[in-house]
Order: sequence, then C-alpha cells, then structure tokens
Amino acid sequence: MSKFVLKSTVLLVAAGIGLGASSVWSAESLQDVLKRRGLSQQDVLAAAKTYVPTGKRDEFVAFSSGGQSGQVIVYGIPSMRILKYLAVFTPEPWQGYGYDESSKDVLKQGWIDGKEITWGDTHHPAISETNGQYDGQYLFINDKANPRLAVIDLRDFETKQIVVNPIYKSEHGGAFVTTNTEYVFEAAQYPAPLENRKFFPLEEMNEKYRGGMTYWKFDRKEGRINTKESFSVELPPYWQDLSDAGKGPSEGWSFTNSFCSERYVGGIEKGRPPYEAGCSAKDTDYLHVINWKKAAELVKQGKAKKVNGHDVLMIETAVKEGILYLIPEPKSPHGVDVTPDGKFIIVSGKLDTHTSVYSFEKIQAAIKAGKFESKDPYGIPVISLKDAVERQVQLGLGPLHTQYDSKPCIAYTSLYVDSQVAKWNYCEGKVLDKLSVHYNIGHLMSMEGDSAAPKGRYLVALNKLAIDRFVPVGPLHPQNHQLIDISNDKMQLLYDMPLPLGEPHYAVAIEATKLKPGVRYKVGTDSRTDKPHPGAVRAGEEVTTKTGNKIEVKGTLIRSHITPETIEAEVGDEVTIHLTNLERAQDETHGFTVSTYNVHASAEPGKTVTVKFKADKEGVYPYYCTEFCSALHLEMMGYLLVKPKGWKPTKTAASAKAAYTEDDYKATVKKVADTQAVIDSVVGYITSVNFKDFPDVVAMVEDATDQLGKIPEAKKKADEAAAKKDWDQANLWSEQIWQYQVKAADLGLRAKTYLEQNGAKPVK
Ligand code: CUK
Ligand code: CUA
Repeated sequence: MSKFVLKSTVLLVAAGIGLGASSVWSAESLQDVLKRRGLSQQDVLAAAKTYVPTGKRDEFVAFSSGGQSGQVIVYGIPSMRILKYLAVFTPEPWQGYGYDESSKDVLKQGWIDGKEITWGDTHHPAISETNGQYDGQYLFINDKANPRLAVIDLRDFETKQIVVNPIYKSEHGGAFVTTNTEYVFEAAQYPAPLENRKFFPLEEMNEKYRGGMTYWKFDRKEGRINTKESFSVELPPYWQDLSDAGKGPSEGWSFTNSFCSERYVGGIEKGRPPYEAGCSAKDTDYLHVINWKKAAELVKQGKAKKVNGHDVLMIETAVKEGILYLIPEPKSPHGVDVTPDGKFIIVSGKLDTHTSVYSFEKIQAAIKAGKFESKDPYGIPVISLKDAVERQVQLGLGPLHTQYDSKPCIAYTSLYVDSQVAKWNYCEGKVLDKLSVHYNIGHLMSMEGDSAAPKGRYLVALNKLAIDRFVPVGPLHPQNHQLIDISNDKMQLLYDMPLPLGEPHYAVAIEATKLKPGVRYKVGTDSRTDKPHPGAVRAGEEVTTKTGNKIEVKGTLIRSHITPETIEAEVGDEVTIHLTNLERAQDETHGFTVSTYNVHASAEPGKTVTVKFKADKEGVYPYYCTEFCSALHLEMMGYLLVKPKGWKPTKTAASAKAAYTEDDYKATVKKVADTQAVIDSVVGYITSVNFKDFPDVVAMVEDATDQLGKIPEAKKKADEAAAKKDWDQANLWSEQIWQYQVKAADLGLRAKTYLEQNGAKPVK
C-alpha cells in the first residue's frame, strides 16, 4: 500500500514539474524571447513597426510590377504580406486566366500579328488619378518586351483590356497617367521603323528608325482605352526611357528622357565597339518636353499622319506647332520624376553623381523667349541645360529614381551603384540622410509618392540583387523588397521581403481605404466584359442543348452541386459549358475543371464563366469543383460521358439492390428535425435584430431562404417513396433535405456572426 502511495506521489511530482516547466514557457517574457532568438532592441522596434496583428489590416496596398512573370504582385504595407498575384499578360490557372473563354479573349487582344504571346515583361504600374491624386479605380501596367499596355479594374482586380502599341517594337516609359487619367502614356525604348513589317538596315538608323510617345485615351466610364482616340508623337531614335506627367503648373505637359541620343549602331561581331560604349559616349542625352494637350488638339484638327492606321504627329508638325522641345540631361539618364507641386522635374544620370532639378517655369520662359541653344538634327529646338536647370545636387553613385515625401521639398533617390537611398531636400539642394540597402537598388516607392499628395510614412527599396539576404534557394535568388520607415529624420530599415516572382521594376502604393473592391458580382456577370453573360441562368433554368455536333450547357454552381451532374457527348462534339455561381455569400468561390481537357475557371459569387473544348476522346471524364467550398465539396462533381459515335445502350441500367432500411430513413428524418431546431434558433436571433440594415446579411438570408424553399419538393418525393416503402429513395431524398438545411444553416450562422460583430440592435 505504502509503495503504491509513494509511486503515485512520484508521478504527481513529475507531472507537477512538467506543468511548471510549460507554464514558464507560456509566460516567456519579451526579454526571454530577445535572448532566445538573438534579437536586439532595434530589431524589436522594427518588428513592432511592421507587425500587423492577426485579424488586422495593412494601412497601404502596394501594386508591384511582376517583371518577367507578366503579372502584378499586390502586397500590404507595413506587413509586406502578399495578398494576390494579378493575372495580366500571362495565363494564371487559379483565376482561370487563359483557361476560360472570356479571359482567353482578353489575352487574345494582346496577340501580335496573329501570334499568341503568353508572357510579358512588366515594368511600371500606375494607379488612375483624379486631380493628381490616386483614386483607386484602375491600374495600368506596360509590357516592355511586346509593346503592350493593360487595364485592370480595381473593383474586382481583374484585367479587362490589353492594347498593342501600333507603332513600336518595344516600349518602356509607361504606364504613366495624366492628372485626371485623360491619357495613359508610354514612350518607346529601342528605336525601329514605325511602319510594321518594314525592313531598313541599321545603317539607316538616323533616317528610318524612330522612337515615339503614345498617348492612350482612357474612357473612364467604359473603363477601357479608346484606341481610336489615341495618338502618338513621332520622336527621334534617341532611345526614349522613362516618363512622367506634369501637374499643377506643368499640367498638360509630359517629360521623357532618353539614353542613346548618340543614335549609336553597335555590332561587336563586326568589329565595332559595343552598344554600351557607343550609347554612353556623349556627356548628355535629351529630356523630351511635350505639350500633350496641344498635341491632342492638333490630332483632332487632322494634323496627324496615319501610320499602321494610328494617328501620329510627325516631328516636323510637332516642331512647327511648338509642342516639342529637348533639353540636355547628364549622363545616361534614367529616372524622370515631377515634384508633387508640378514645379520641378528631377532627372538622374546613371553615370553622373549629380541629380538635376529642372524648373518648369524656366523651361517655359525659354520657350516664350524663343531662347534655344541649337536645333537637333531633326530640327527640334534645344533649350540649354543652364537655362532650364534650377540646381544640381551631388547625391552619390548611380542615381536612378526619385520619390517624394508628404513633407515639402523632401525627396528620396535610389543610388544603384552605392546600394543606398539618399534622402535630400530639392529646394535647398542638401543631402539629409543616407541608408544602405541590399543590394543595387533600382526603383523605390514611397506611399502615393509620385502623386500630387504623397503620404510619406514608408518607403520600399526595390533591389536588383538579394545576394546573401535569404536562405539560399539555388542560383536564381528571390527579389528583395526592403521596407524603410521614413516618418523620422533618420531612415530606418525595417524588413526584407523576398519576392519569388519576376524582377519587379516599379511599384505604387495607395492608402488601403481608397480601394473599394466588390465582394460579389451581380448574378450572371461576365467579369471580363462587365456585361450580363449570355450563358447565365438562374436556379431551375439549367439546360443542355445539342445542335448538330455542338453541345451547349447552361448550368449553375451552388454548394455542393454542379447542375447538370452528367453531360453526354459523342466523340467529336464541341462542348461549351457556361456556369453561373449562384452564391452571394462572401468568398464562396467555386472552381471548375474537366479531367484532361485543359480547362479551368474560377467562378466567384455571381460570376458566369465559360469553358469550351472539343470532346475528341471517347471515355469517361469527371468534372469537379476545384475550390474547397463546403463540407461536401468533394461531392461537387459530375461526369462528362464521351460515347463512341452511334453508341446505343444495350441494356437498361440495372437498379441497385436496396441499400437502406426503414430504420435508416427514420434516423435521417430525425436528423432533419434536429437540424431544423438549430435553423429555427438562428432565424429567431436574426429576426430579433435589425438585420435588414445590413445588405450583406439580407443577401445571405435570401440565399438561405432559397435553399429552404427547395425542401417541400424533396419532402414530397421522400413521402411518396416512403408510402411505397421504397426506403432507398425515401432516405436519399431526406438526405437531400438535410443538405439544403446544412447550407441554409451555414449561411444563417455566418449572418449571425456578422450581425454580432457589426453591432446589430434588437428590434421590437
Ligand atoms: S526601369 Cu527597371 S530600375 Cu524599367 Cu523603371 Cu529603372
Ligand atoms: Cu464548390 Cu467545391
């Protein structure tokens, strides 16, 4: 006995120690954690500045170029959590982009000369502006490799349009928008003959090769670019680069730099010095200053020439009408960034340690006075650097791009060679602070930092190299976006974010509250056209038709079934399946695929999608929902039956042996009754509060009512079967009643949670 007591005591003590130890762990202090993880006070301060607690949201949303992925990366600031990849120039399976019919149509707009192009080299995203401030409605991004531009609607974060530049063979200085997004513009990069499919030898570079500036007219009401009202200004083959739009006093003008005004023709294999030497021989290149407002009027007056069916204002006309000027800029310039007040244009030369601040007022004075230092070989008046520049400031090696702070006169410029960010005052020409980044920074981004009203707070360094910053993952390293706190005098590096997608060039960040995307579509919407989808049907209207060898299915998706559940075809039939997601509950997306036919669609609540394929192989192909949408998601499936031509059934389907008993049926009936009690209590709560004041809840209640509305029909079938003692049918129809209940209960519970969290008040 005593032995037994002793043993128990030992066990208890041991358990006590165990408990004690674990309670020490759970009460680990901040100091303990610092010590255990080897963190400094500075690290913890940085962590506190970036950490967004679970359930809380970021202050800013960044849209980063996805580089060679042809996509856009969306992430939150300051948490640096990636929120989404937007499918733009490249097929993206999750979103069905390039795997359903309407998104294929969008990608097809980007085909060039009938050739399918499935990637893009995205560089510069731009958010639409109203009065020079980000309005959060649209996003634009360019493709440098295949000169194209895309329009993304920020109501649903989907790509709606791709336009192909009609005259360039490559482009770079886009996308940039005018103050009220009248135009989205892009400059050429590598010169080429403007006329399509025309060859001229490189020796004719000066005469036959051209650059240019394209102004795409944006129709805000339609949310699309109007290609007919778009135009370009022909420019010399100076290798145009980045651009920016004027604002405030410089509104109506645009600025574009260039980096090979030598018009050098390389050919190292022919014994000529390479491009890199020839294109940086001169000390200066040219900043192009264009009056786009007047250019647009000239085009309206018919002063443009049609090139490849597109309006182009030729250099001669532009010079004659006084809308095009050049100013020297040192040396191998890259970034050009208009200050928030629109008074200055800041240009950095990759091979110059200075950054030049041009004065718009001085430029205008020179133009008015007709004071030019020369004309370039194409007759374009050249304003002298001295007459246009306000000041030049020595910032460091390899200055590239500039962004602005909410504080007046404060700018941040990336120093590529130095791997640093320089904070400086462009009104006083003083360097204020420098911060090392890792490594070789390209662009940088402050919050709304290229708009008329920058928000300050944070800066992101978009570094070209990561080298040793992350756990190695092979020779191809992740990109490194570094978050920097700029709210104090000294910049503080807060966080390294590895970006595992493409080489992003530029990014823009907007206040999160300015974005107001929807959570559902109006039922039956084609999201790529924003119009009612012709293949949409409502519940109960599902239909399959066959005309000749064409099968068209108009079906629906709702937890947890696809209607129809069988599609029958003959080998060689063309099958078109339209599916409408009838859900209105937030985040209840269904996906759809058919085994081996390489189709996939993502149907968010309300959306109608279409997949199309030729049923060219005899066989049995399951189709199913690809999003885990409910407890019975796996059962959300059906069969595509592709029969050989002329196939006839040889025997009627054998009815399965009875699988259920009367007891099974009774158990199901009881389960249904119990579930009804749960539903009644939820309904009791919802109707006891002012749920009608919450549109989201009203939609959920309607959807739940829809589900419950299907019960009488199923009940009738169950009762009829039970009367005939057909326990199989009776039980299965009762199970179906339970399915309707489960869905209604799920919606009801979500509605209840929503009401509780959003301060619903009791009604009398
Ligand atoms: S570019 Cu890449 S670092 Cu295309 Cu704006 Cu300067
Ligand atoms: Cu719908 Cu899974």
